[in-house]
Amino acid sequence: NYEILKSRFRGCLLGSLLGDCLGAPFEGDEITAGEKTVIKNYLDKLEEPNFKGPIKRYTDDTAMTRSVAKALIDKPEPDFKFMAKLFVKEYFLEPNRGYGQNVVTVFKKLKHNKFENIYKPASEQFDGSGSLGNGGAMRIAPIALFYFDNYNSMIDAATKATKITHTNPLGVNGALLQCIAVQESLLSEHEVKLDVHNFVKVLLHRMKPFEYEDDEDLDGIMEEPYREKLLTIQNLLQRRYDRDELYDEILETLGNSISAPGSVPTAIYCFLRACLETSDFKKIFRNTVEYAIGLGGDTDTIASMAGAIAGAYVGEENLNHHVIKHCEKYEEMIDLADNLLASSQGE
Ligand code: 8NA
Ligand code: MG
Ligand code: MG
Ligand code: MG
Repeated sequence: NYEILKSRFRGCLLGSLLGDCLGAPFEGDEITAGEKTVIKNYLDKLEEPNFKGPIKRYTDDTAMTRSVAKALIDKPEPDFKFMAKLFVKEYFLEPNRGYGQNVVTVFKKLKHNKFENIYKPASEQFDGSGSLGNGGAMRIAPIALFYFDNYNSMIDAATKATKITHTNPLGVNGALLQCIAVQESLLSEHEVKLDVHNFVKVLLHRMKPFEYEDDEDLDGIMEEPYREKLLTIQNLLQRRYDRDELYDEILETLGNSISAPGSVPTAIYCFLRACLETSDFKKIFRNTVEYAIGLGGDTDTIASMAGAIAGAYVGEENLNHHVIKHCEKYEEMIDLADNLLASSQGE
């Protein structure tokens, strides 16, 4: 159904924007019990119909998400050189959006080498090991939407889009996991309570081809951090009732960092926990974002990734429209969502 998909595409991109804009003021913070109340009050205020406040600015997460969406919309076939050009153009137009410290080197090299080989600069990061930051995952949602009816094309495009800046397998697989989670959420049955345990099982199954152990080639050993972390999520979800006690354990086992393995599973957990705790779709979105910000650390990125997953599940009508209006360029996110749906249908 086109109208349902439309609402869920919009929910996803608006959810991503909201998480970024609302989480950004807390980025890098350690959150105490008192600050959790501050976050709750801050979100309550933004939900008030007549609350007036300065526009909440988005950061690199949204700047890059917009470029991914535009690249998919503006070309008849996916064009990753064009996507790389949009990243770089956007960075030089507005460099002060809070980009990661090292990704800027990639942008400069891409520009200097006139986009000759769009994957070379990223492969040279960190002495050739490539970045495992969450910058690939934070911008991946438009790919999950655009390829909503073609899983293999989605995986292929997500890999190529990520490798423009992140070539470390942990960076790439983190983006794949986030992409898969957004699409699972998007395609889950409409207005039906999510089976969170099955959701994790599906992710475990889908990550298997990307994570394996190779005993013979020591250098090639790939651990299974994402599947291990998904098992941790399974365990945490089963112990939902001692939720305050879980706080430190979540930070220790899942993390709140700018690395992909230390943030993508965390974002997924925030969404699933909210789904377990309430069947009110409005609360699922709000609680997902509130919980993600409350973990501290890379708050804008974790809330943005969690918000994209939650928004794709609950749809636009379950995001608070007063809050949306406090976020910078929300109308453009709606347009991008509509255009992604129209172009993915070949219209
Ligand atoms: P990136 O590729 O520069 O990676 C981010 C950071 O991760 C790097 O600066 C390194 O510290 C670390 N890192 C990545 N790969 C490796 C490696 N192989 N070895 C050792 N360290 C590594 O940029 P990105 O696009 O992945 O970053 C995304 C994050 O940066 C997002 O959170 C975004 O919002 C932004 N950001 C975050 C913070 C924060 O304090 N959490 C602050 C400013 C910007
Ligand atoms: Mg950011
Ligand atoms: Mg930032
Ligand atoms: Mg961040």
